[in-house]
Amino acid sequence: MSSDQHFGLTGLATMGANLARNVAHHDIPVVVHNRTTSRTERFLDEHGSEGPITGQESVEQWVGALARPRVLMSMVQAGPATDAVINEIAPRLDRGDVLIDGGNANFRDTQRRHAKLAEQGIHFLGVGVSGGEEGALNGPSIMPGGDREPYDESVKEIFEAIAANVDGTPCCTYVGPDGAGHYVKMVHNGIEYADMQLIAETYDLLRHGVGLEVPEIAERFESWNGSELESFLIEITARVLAKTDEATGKPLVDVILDAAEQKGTGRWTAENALELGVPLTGITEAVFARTLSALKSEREHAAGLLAGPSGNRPHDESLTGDLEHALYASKIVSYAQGFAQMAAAARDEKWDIDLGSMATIWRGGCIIRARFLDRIREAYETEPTLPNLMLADFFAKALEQAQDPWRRVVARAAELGVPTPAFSSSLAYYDGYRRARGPASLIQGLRDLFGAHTYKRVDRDGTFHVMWGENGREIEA
Ligand code: NBP
Repeated sequence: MSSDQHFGLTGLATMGANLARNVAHHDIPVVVHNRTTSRTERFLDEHGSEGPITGQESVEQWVGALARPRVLMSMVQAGPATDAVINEIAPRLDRGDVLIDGGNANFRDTQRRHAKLAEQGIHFLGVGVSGGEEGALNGPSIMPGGDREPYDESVKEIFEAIAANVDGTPCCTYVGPDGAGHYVKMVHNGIEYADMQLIAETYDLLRHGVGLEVPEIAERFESWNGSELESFLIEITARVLAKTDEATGKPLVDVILDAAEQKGTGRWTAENALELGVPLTGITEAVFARTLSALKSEREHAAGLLAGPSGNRPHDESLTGDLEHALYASKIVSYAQGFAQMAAAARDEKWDIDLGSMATIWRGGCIIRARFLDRIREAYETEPTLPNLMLADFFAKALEQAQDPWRRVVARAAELGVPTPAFSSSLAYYDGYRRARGPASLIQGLRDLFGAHTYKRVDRDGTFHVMWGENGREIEA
């Protein structure tokens, strides 16, 4: 980037405003714009003196204020809003300009936009940005995808300057062509869904299985944050649980409506897993758990009608220690599944994603930052083509050590009638993955009987079918 270059940013809501400030704090001149001008004016009033920041009222003025080749970033709502912004900006750009979408776009949209803008000679980068408000301001994790050369020439220096930094390494690395950056961000968000679901299940069991009060559960999470579980989400779980509602004096968690919302990235991850044929049970269960939570009035109705476990179930303090292991093991599984999905997508889309680097750039700035990402990075450094993270020495041993308490937690939860879809499905995945021979042979037999779908044999090549309705003899199909 030349010294007279400016960085353009449109979309001054939470993320855009904080990113613009972050860029300016690094002495990189930023020209900002927002559809609603009053937002731009308020931003300039409040933050205009924090660094080299100027604002423009119209898109035309904004594009005109930037030196060529222009570097412009859109930080607006994903979906139609992003298309509207691109459609307004693109006709005003010149060949060689670089347009960046930093929103949570669906990677298929990014591929479409990339192809369309390429016809005009515009380099389009689809960039995942994670870290929320605080990360955007002080250093997010950044996942850039798109054309490599313009990224290296015009964008890399800025992004590496504003990104979080762990041990001298920026939490930003080029991911791959067209939609790769947004793809990886999507999976990151999917893992975030699974992490939060596992934490919620742990809280539920500590409360209704062990019988702890909310402040005691907060203390438990705080202490776990000093273990292998150390992560941003565990840290903020302790903070949310420790918060008392000022109006009622109750724990805040008791007055928040128990219906989780979602914006779509978790669902996209699950949908894509189905398309690719990747078993992504943890993240998918987390999406379904949110959907079930949203059926609040149906659940309230069912609570008075459907029976739970019979008999008296006393609280069980031994669950507390077991839960720490179950949480850790299930978390390993959800990351293993997420990384397996990224590997499958990279093969399918020919993206050549370096999985170890993804673990590296998620170590800081982002919502799923966690101590054990260093272990994931090491696992891929040792074996870049590792078929599944669970097979790496460190994780195989961790799962072995955790498996007994993990099984006790799932069994106890079932006895207590406390739903643990993420714990249970992660354990089922672990048990399914480690079995050399499973019961799918029976499914194939059934399919052959009712639909003549044929089957393969373990002892010789070929495709076979039994003449079920005739003489019952096996034939080669
Ligand atoms: P929002 O997602 O709430 O979007 C608000 C911005 O979009 C405003 O600047 C608004 O302009 C603009 N906008 C809309 Br809405 N429709 C527009 C249109 N048709 N034309 C032009 N501008 C339009 O903001 P955010 O929460 O800061 O998130 C920005 C992006 O970053 C999103 O894609 C989001 O998914 C992603 N993201 C968010 C987070 C987070 O923690 N919030 C984290 C990571 C990524 P206006 O002021 O004129 O209404």
